[in-house]
Amino acid sequence: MRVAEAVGQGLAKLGADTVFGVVGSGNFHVTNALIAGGARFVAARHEGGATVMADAWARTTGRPGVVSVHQGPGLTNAMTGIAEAAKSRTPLLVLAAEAPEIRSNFHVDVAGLAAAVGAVGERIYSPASALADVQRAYTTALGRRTVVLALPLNVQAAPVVQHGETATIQAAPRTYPAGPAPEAVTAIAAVLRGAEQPVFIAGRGARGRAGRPSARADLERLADASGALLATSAVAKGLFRGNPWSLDVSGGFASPLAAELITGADLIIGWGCSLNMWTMRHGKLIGTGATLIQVDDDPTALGAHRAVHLGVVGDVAETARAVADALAGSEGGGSEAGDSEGGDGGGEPRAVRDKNERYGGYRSPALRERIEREVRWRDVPFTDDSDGQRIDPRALSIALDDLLPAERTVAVDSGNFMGYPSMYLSVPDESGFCFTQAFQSIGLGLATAIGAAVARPDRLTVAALGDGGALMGVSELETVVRLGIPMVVLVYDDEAYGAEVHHFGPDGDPLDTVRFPAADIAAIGRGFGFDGVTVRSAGDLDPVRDWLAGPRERPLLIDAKVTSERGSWWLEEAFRGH
Ligand SMILES: Cc1ncc(C[n+]2csc(CCOP(=O)(O)OP(=O)(O)O)c2C)c(N)n1
Ligand SMILES: [Mg+2]
Repeated sequence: MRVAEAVGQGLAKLGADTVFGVVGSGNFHVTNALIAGGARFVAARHEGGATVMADAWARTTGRPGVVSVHQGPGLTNAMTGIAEAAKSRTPLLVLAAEAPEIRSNFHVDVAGLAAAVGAVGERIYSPASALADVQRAYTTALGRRTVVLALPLNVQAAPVVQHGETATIQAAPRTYPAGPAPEAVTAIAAVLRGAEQPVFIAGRGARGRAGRPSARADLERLADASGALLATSAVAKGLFRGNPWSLDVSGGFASPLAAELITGADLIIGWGCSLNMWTMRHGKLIGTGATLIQVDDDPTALGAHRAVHLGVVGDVAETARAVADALAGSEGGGSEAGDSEGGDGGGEPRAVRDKNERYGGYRSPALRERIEREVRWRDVPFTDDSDGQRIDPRALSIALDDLLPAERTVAVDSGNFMGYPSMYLSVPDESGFCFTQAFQSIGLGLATAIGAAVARPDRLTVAALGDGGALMGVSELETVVRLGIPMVVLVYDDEAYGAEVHHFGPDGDPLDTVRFPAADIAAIGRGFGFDGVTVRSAGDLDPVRDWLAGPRERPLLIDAKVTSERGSWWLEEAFRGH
């Protein structure tokens, strides 16, 4: 057996059951060996797409993604996706064939490319070490790293040196960090006890991963015991879906009420959340005098984006549980349901009722009602700019929110439009939202949607794209059709790189480089095998209704010609970050 086959089989044994890629001569045998080992191979049309699909699949399943690419250009094509995954700490293994001979036209510095974008460079060194090398790389990926595993062609072609590894290769152990230090738990409990208007912001670290549920239940229990409101960063949108105290997303996408309440907090705790410029609007969402606490299982994350008063190393769920136990203990046992003696406290524990009565805490019945009425963007009044020729993207998004089934996955590309689907389309939970925006690249949205759809075929996947991002990633439309995914591709089409138009337009700069003639993107979709519909007004949505009614034999592309008089408010934040 050649090393290439042993590597593919070994990976399949380690748990690689879904592999994305584009096959060339250098990754042909290893990919076939993965398939022979039981893995499903999903062929993309571009390595950038393949990598983003594997990334989105990993985010949606909570398991390490695997992508297989050809040497040289196969890897360089994948680099944007690798950068996105590395910045997002996606557990991802990139199988990168390598032409080791420096004079080969295919030769590139694989380890150098990996390091340049924050990924971990690994390689199979020899036939004797190959399986151990694969296991090490997979284990590193499991620790939430993006790993580029160089597979030199000469090593791949050599006969495998058997040390019995094929028989003994094991799924890498999943180890998680130990619980938080007891004094840290006591400290958080003390600060929470004194906080009148606390807000929790849960980030990526609160999401579920391989074999482990999200931290939702533990955070909700602690929030109930301490009177906290609940919010998320964009990448954890949906985590608290349905909780009456949920403010949805904090940051540029926060609704006016959410922003008001986060800004009014006297204590903000980031749970597996970096509290970065996006999530905190460059600090504008932090009220004067607010105390900041950050809990993260990665010590290097603490204070990395923003100075905090208290940084705690610990797993999110475990820490929340320990703090809730500490609070319950300090209140003579049973500060939870058992202590809510009827009255109009709404079942809140005594400590929370006291906060409400004494200081206008965040768990009053009046505020609960206000949250129910006002916290969703779609309930915020606006003047509909639709004019019959172009539809207001807010009106479009609200109409689609009503039409689309609740069991959906929303994937969002980058651009001026990106807030509309993120803010107006609700999602059933955190795995129903896939936000590959750490590198802020346009053109990743469609591949994101495909990876998420492969992971969750039970949900209707919506790829929300700008016209620029849609045309950049257009080759993967064929992948959607070929895989038979009943997906909705929704293009917010302003016939421009709207982000640039709105950024530079006010300065009077020429905008010819960022404006485009009208393109019939619905026809382009039909060319690939989609049902295509052009939407200029709400009345044009009838074919969408019909498509949703079934049988959804072909995917649907909606080319929505949207109004674009003004730039979006979240975009200003984005440009301030440059
Ligand atoms: C790969 C890449 N190239 C260029 C950019 C710069 N850029 C940011 S937003 C944007 C415009 C995107 O246009 P579109 O997808 O139509 O969305 P819109 O802004 O018009 O809503 C561009 C070119 C980028 N972020 N990524
Ligand atoms: Mg555009």
